[in-house]
Amino acid sequence: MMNVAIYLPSETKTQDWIRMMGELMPDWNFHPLTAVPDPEAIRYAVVWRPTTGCLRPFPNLKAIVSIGAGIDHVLADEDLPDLPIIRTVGTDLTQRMKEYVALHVLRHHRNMPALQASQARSEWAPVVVPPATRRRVGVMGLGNLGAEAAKCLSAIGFDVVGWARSPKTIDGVTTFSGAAGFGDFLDGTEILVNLLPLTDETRGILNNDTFNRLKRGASIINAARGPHLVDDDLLGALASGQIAAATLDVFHVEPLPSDHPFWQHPQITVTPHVASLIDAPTGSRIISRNLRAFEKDGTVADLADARRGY
Ligand code: NDP
Ligand code: OXD
Repeated sequence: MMNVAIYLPSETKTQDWIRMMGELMPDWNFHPLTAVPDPEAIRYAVVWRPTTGCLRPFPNLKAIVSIGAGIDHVLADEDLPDLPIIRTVGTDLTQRMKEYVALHVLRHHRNMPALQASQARSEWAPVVVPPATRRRVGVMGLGNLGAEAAKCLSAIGFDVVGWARSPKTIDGVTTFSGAAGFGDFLDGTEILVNLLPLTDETRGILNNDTFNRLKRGASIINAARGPHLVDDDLLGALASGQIAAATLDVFHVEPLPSDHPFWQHPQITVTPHVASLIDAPTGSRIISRNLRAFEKDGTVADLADARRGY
């Protein structure tokens, strides 16, 4: 019997995952990582936000599975064993992210906050905006999520530009790459969508320098990770009018502390890290497939590159 340790910060969720994985893989054993009977027998760890050092007690681990697309929460473990890290991705995740990005880009594009404010005053105040074809949307990160979101925005009619580390060709999207292409990517962008992984290179990338390259009055959508954003720079840019509005799904500290200024800010929309949450039944199906593939021959499509950080 193959033995797997499961860790999520919530005990109830850990138990749910153990039950679901057990139903899908009755020939494998699943244990809560904090109550493993025989640590030497554990071959895989399936985790979300593991605590530092929590994987050390398992000397025979073969791979770590991130319950999610990002692996920054795994790499945050300063005592992480040097092992393959498998991401959990799939069409449900890309579909949900596309929906979130389309919803919030359209909301900023059509200036819904202004229309809602006039409704609250019982005021008939039409807002005329250009058609999407004359609105430039920039997507940072053109991986699984960013590429699909960019294609979806292009299909709606937006003037879409995208930015990644390596050059890309995506129908309907003008692409830029690397540090050298970042400035040109930002020039003229009015709605900026962040779908980058959190790495040493991307931490703090949503800062004043970036905001100042955008068209005045631009909007920001951060659906990637909280530490991509320099919070104080955003507050300053909103006050100066360089940035008109922001939608934020992710934060430095989650849940967002109740006294954080973002909660009550009239130009900020806060969502509680729901842009593209993988649901447990789907996630467990993907993970069971990946575990079996990895166990069979040590390969799986969704392997992350820990040195690169994503
Ligand atoms: P991928 O690894 O598939 O894609 C990452 C993209 O970012 C790639 O195009 C990569 O370029 C680009 N990139 C990485 N580093 C740089 C850099 N330094 N400069 C420019 N481009 C860079 O990731 P996903 O699309 O699957 O996910 C992206 C992130 O979204 C996740 O890491 C996670 O943090 C976040 N996420 C948020 C969710 C939410 O609900 N809010 C849900 C799921 C994910 P290249 O292609 O050249 O390698
Ligand atoms: C992920 C997330 O990384 O949900 O999948 O943030």
